Amino acid sequence: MPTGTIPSGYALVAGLSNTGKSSLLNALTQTSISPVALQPASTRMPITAICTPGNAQICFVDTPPLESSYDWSIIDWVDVVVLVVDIKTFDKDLERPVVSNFLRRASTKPVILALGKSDYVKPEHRAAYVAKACHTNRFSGIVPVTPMLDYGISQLMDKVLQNIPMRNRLFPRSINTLNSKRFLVSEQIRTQLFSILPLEVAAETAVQVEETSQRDGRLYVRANLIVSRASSKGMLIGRKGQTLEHIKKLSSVAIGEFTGEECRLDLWVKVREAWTENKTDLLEFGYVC
Ligand SMILES: Nc1nc2c(ncn2[C@@H]2O[C@H](COP(=O)(O)OP(=O)(O)OP(=O)(O)O)[C@@H](O)[C@H]2O)c(=O)[nH]1
Ligand SMILES: [Mg+2]
Repeated sequence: MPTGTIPSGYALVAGLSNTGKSSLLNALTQTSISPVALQPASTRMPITAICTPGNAQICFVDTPPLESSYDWSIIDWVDVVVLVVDIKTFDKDLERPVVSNFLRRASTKPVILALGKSDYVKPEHRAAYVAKACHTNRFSGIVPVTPMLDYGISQLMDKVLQNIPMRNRLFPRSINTLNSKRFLVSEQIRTQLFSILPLEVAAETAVQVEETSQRDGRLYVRANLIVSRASSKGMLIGRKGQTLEHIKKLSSVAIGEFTGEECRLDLWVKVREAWTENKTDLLEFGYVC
């Protein structure tokens, strides 16, 4: 083994919508970098977190749900795949065309099956689910997980580590994500919108972070919430500004949790008519067309 090499590489976290991919990435990397939400399709762009278990270095990549618009090319450059499935429906889900296409594309990669939401199944029954998944003979490991209880996380990490190649360090020690702070902050705010606003209004509100800086020992963030019709503006602001205050409060807490810094957030509501139908606007706000 060449001197200076360590286990260093990329592990993709993929799966159908709402299976717990972002929760799992956060648990594996002991962060809250990837927003978790009740509503499906909350992750819309890859979110990366680099962790250093022992002397290794793994860049976990959380991705949007598997669907036809998934960027399949991501499979080609990762070393290991963690496929997250819901423990109760995994056998049917593995047969879904989008999942079998995914597995076909990942045929040369080690794929570890994470049986997510395993708390939905009694502990004494979990081994039977693992045994059932073993019959497929496809996976390099099968691990039941419940991220919020830290259940199965160290076993899953061990399986990932066993499949990460030895090579020169891929990332400088000081780096813990490949995403920009602005993007990560905007995703935290965007996720909060869904917990406060009606779904159709939240889905048509873009978040544009204009500034992240240090002010008075705190993280200062200035961001615009951009609605696609003038009539939504009032809804975001609310009576006497109460809704906007609520968004601000929840977002500041979420940003503070993931950055570890106290956050002062300045939010402005702006209108850009029909931005959801304009390709240039979509690209500007970070949506893939
Ligand atoms: N009971 C239970 N709930 C979970 C578990 N993992 C995630 N959840 C919940 O499931 C919901 C979706 O979790 P996410 O981590 O955002 O799921 P995701 O797969 O990243 O979702 P998308 O990005 O929208 O595809 C959230 O409400 C989580 O709190 C689990 O192991 N058990
Ligand atoms: Mg997600």
